[in-house]
Amino acid sequence: MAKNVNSYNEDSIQVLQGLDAVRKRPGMYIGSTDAKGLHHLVWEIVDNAIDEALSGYGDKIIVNIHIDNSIEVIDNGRGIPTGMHKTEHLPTPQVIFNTLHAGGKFDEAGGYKVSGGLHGVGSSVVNALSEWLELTIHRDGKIYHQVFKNGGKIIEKPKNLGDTKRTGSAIKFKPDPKIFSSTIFDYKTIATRLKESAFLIKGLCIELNDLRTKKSVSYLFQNGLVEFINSLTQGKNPLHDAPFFVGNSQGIQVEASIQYCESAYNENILSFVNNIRTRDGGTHEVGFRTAMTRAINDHARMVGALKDKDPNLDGADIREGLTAVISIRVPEKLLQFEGQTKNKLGTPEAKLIVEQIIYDNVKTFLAERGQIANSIISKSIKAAKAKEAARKARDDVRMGKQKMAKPANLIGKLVPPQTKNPQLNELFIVEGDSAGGSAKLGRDSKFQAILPLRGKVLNTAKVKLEEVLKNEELVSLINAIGAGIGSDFDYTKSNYRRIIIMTDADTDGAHIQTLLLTFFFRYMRELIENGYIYIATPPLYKISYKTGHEYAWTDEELREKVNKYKNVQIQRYKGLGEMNATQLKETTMDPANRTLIQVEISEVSAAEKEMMILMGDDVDPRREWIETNVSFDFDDNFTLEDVEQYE
Ligand code: 0R9
Repeated sequence: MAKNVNSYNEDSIQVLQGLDAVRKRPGMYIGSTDAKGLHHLVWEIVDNAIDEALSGYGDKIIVNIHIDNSIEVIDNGRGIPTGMHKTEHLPTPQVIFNTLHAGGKFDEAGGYKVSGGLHGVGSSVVNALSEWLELTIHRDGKIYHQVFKNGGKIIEKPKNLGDTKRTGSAIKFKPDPKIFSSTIFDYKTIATRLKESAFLIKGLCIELNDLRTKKSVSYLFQNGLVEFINSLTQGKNPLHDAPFFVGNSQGIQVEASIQYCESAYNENILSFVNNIRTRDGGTHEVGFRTAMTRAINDHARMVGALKDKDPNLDGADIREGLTAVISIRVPEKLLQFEGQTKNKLGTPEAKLIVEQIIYDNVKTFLAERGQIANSIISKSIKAAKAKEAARKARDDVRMGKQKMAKPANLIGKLVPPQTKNPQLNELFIVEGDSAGGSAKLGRDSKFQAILPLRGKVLNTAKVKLEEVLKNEELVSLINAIGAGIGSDFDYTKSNYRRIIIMTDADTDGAHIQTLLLTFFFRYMRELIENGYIYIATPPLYKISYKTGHEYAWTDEELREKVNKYKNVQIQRYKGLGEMNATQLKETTMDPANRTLIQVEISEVSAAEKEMMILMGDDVDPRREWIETNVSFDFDDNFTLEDVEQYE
């Protein structure tokens, strides 16, 4: 257990008996004690409820976030067994919630299938890390009730709360603030994960109620993965309806759905094992990719789209514009995970099983839907040609031929640092020439480079690599970074360890940021994934008083400082250009004083979807996104008019 949650066995159980071990080293069980670890507790309990539904008992799970930030999960399964445990001579719920080996014991009994990562010890881990946990079980006509406190301490005997006609389990708990750095549940995080589970288990209704905000949502998908795909490809112009593929071999059950889209240029493959996302892929994904490549090449040859002399279509070209969801269920005895975060399936059997099932299904799909098959094949051939054209264009640039956009007046504009140290150097991408001038003077010339951009950046959400390579601004950026572009991009070759977007703090600035981030996301994603991309935060105001000056980044801060120094002069910066070099240096560029925002993609598919919604052609999803995500409540206590009085 100490080394690897997946090699849980009898011997290791003996080492850790009490829940104290969990409280001493919570990270070992739930990864971390930040917001991520906090939500992990919810997934543990929800996954147990899901297991019961997957065993064929119950069809509804309710999750309630209470006002005191406690959380409750309710299922309508058989109810956790309440009788005496045969070997422990304790009520069974007490064994499950109070000892770390409960899950293991029940696995052997064959009664408990495991969907989560903690192999059935999840309930006791949650108990160990909670201020209190309350258990209510409806079973055999009786309501069993028990409360645990302070990390699973039994403070009272289980009670019978009376008679009942229904069955099911309810677990309510409050994570211990002594353990977690944050104990506030996030509605969106929980809703997203519950929706994902509901997509994967068709017919299961999952409801979420946030009693703090009165927000509620209920998910029920009768068409499971097909509806999952549709939600991912919204706004991307699908070429066909998503088919549903299914098969089963050696106890491994495979489900998948795929869809090609006209306006998608990346592949987006989401895979799951026992309803847990396998972010780092694994044997099942390898099998899936191999099957797609084989099936499409075989079909292309069969219909004569590829001749004997033609080489096979490349897998990467075949997957351009493909969205896929693969969900497999693997019995416990075959389950193997790999990698640092255990997000990669290692089970060798899964490769061939997935490959065979997907190959057969895709071959049949292509044979039955000739027109669609033709569009997929021509899309792959186009992708191969575009890749070849882009490679040629890149080579031309490397060889000094001017096939790419003529970057003459911009490439000269890069102000490079004096030393060449890619581990230390920083590139500031600056909006406009005048800000570029201040930035050039205000930088530390030893390690900071400035690249001023003129006007708007190309919107790369909708264009191909060939177009990108014709765009002056982006070509100068690609050259400045020096790590290639698209499929041959290698972030380890970047000339800069930090690439900092520095724009005005207004809507134009925000737009330029979005366009640059879209570009990095599409063509240099590894830079974001590895934490190379930052956003600078210039101040909004300068407050000068008799003996000195300070800056403010928010209206709140401005108010505080105005009150603090009384007789002040306020300068409101409308853009970076209004700051002189010293001001820009001391507020925004100097590592000793500045604040940078590191850009992260916590959820690549969600980010990609939002990017499509925000930058794509469809207006309706964009309006919907703005309506749900943008707050139009302005702080009306202290307005810009108030500031102007001081100016
Ligand atoms: C609210 C969250 N739900 C749960 O945690 C939950 C666990 C659970 C369960 C069984 C049924 N419903 C459940 N909900 C169950 C019942 C039976 C056999 N296996 C499982 C049965 O009636 O025979 N259990 C999870 C572990 C255990 N039960 C066990 F270890 F006690 F068996």
